[in-house]
Amino acid sequence: MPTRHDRKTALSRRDALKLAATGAVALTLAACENATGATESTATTTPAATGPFAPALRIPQILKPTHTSGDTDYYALAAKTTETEILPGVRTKVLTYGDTLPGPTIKATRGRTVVLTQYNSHTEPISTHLHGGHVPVSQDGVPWDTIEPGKDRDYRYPNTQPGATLWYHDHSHMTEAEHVYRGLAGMYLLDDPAEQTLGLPTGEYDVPIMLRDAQFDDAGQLVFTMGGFKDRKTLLVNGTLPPHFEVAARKYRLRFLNSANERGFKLSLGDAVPMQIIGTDGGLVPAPITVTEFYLWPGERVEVVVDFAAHPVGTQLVLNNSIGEVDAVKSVMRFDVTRSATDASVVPAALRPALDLGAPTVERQLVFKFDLAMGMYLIDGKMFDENRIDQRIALGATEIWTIRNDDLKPSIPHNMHLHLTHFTVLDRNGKPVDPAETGPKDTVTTLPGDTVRIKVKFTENAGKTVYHCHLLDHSAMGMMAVMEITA
Ligand SMILES: [Cu+2]
Repeated sequence: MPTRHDRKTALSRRDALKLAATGAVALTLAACENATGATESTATTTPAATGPFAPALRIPQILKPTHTSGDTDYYALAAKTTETEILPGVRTKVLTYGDTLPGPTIKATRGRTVVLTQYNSHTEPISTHLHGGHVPVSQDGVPWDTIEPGKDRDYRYPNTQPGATLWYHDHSHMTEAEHVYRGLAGMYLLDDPAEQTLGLPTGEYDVPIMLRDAQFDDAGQLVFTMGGFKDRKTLLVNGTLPPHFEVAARKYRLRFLNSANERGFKLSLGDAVPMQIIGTDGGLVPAPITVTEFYLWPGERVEVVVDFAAHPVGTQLVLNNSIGEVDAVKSVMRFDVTRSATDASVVPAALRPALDLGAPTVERQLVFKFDLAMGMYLIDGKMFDENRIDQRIALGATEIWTIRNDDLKPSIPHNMHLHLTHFTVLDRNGKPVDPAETGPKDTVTTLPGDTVRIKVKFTENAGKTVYHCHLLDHSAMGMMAVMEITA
């Protein structure tokens, strides 16, 4: 049933060759080469590359429940086309949840069920996926389980997993890349009452920051071209141009999410300001890890605590992206220390025990590779087919997955995302992984030529779902596969 796909999103062989020839792929390579380069400076506060940071950081609104009953909170959201101001004085057409870009933040609490009534007021089918959610497969939001235009359905999220920075986004079949690009994404913060006693910064000092890129035409409208990474040179932070954020001289918990379709970030603050990593995709790490930079590839989350008390009032600190290929994407936002403050928050030495996954009994190998002849992205030589089971998994088994990225020429990164659970990354090319990858993960980067091993255990939910590349232009062009978990 490939009609919509054929019409809208497939790359013809000619298109693919053109894509390679015009440098979209090559540019991705350039970003990767920078990403793996060991010699680059970690502190880049280059004023010339610093934009005006004119907008104030916009904090996405918190979605209010429509009602609450017992241990369940009910929400409603409509996916629809609307207009918003992204560029000064310009109304830009976007596709959003609930009229805002990004969509409103859903604040859930571990132990309380969320029921989300999702309306589709768009002209194409949608499927809302809770990224990182441990949910029954019927609630997962997969490409074959869509909501038709004009219809609605309820998603029920049990929220039994530990606290984490999750997000929701479209997962429709082959149109997810364009839908998410146009705005169908929002944060879902799962709060864990057991972790409130840790003393981490809360309230206005706990800040979600969604990073993405975009391309605008001369009229200020979003341009979407499948695989068009090289032309997406405008950064958006929580839906605005690179902003400033007025902070008090105290600790802040910053929850970074990369919601871009294809762009990776390597983030550093000011002149190598220390940041304490406290969380990754699946929530808190065992102990804080102090870094001066970290990677954030599409779909991933990294939570850090930054203590602005180390900087006098009046200090301005730019958040830099050192794998930006042009100046416009090198400066992400600016933190302005504007006031002194008292601070009772702490970063304790122990946060949460590491995932207990047990001893592996099953090993699998996966190969991610772009097929130039087909113009499609493949896993194990195959395009996504919802009717084919690619991996059969026993519920409760501990497994090692070895993921190889064979796209050295042309050089393309891939980011493997597994639905329904979290895993640990064992090693990359036989070496220890970056600090930001040592916590619970649901998405893992494979740079060109990389071999990455993960340890995973599916323990909660049986049934059929997907794993895929979270560079969404790739998943829309075939880089997705089906796993069936059987009790
Ligand atoms: Cu990919």
